[in-house]
Amino acid sequence: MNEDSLKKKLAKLNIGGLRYFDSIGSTNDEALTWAAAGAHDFSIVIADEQTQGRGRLDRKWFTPKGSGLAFSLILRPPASLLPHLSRSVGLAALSIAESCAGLGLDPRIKWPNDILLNDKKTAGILIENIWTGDSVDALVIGMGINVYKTSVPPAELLQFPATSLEDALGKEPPAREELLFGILSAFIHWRERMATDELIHAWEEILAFRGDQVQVQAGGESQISGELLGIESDGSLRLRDAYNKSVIIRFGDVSLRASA
Ligand code: BT5
Repeated sequence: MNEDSLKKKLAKLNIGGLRYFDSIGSTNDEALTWAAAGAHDFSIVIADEQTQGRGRLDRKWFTPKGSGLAFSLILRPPASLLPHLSRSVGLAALSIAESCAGLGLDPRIKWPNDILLNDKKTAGILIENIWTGDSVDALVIGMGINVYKTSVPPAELLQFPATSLEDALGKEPPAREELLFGILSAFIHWRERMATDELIHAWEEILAFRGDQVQVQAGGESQISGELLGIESDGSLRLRDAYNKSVIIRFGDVSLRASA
């Protein structure tokens, strides 16, 4: 993967701009700076290696050299989409999941931001906003996808088991340029449908642990348990608790309940 091969592969897509790095701290940081300096809609920052890749809540995301896909999309949402921005993580997750399904795999989305293959994390998403006053001016959607086996961090560094496309396929995966093209194409398709119920249904359709008893670590010490029912129209998670009451969760990490 290099700048020329990426530009060639993405030529058919209407991207706003491309910045490629052999090595970078975090593509999200670069994208935030570029967005603040006026990057066009659908500009992309991509790197072969990240040395300070970030997850949510100051967690780390590992992208060793030559092993995976790490990129950040800059979006400038039109006013009509501003009410639907909380769906962005679903839009990104669906795009990655659909491109995995296109390879014959059976992906699941672990709410809110993980893509699982064989119940193991293969990709993660980190979304950050740039605000002007109380309106979102630009959105940076960072996606990290484990392509080759070498992208999978040692188990002792992980809270959740991880895998790669190469492991799940049991053979050499397509070139990273090809994978990126597939993800961006799916993203363009779903972005046009961001305000529709279709997006929520497609997201729910491949939601991990649906119908299972789960536990959600919802920030701080707060833990919520219940049956995982689905996704609300704003992208929140819906559970049914032990008292048969519907519980809506806007932020957290889902895990299967050990006692279930
Ligand atoms: C995420 O956070 O999963 C978001 C990851 C987003 C990464 C992309 S890469 C391009 C862009 N630039 C960035 O700097 N970031 C974005 P979270 O749900 O908080 O999960 C983080 C946790 O995933 C860590 O604490 C580790 O346990 C685990 N992890 C780290 N690297 C991993 C990897 N390569 N594969 C699987 N799990 C990993």
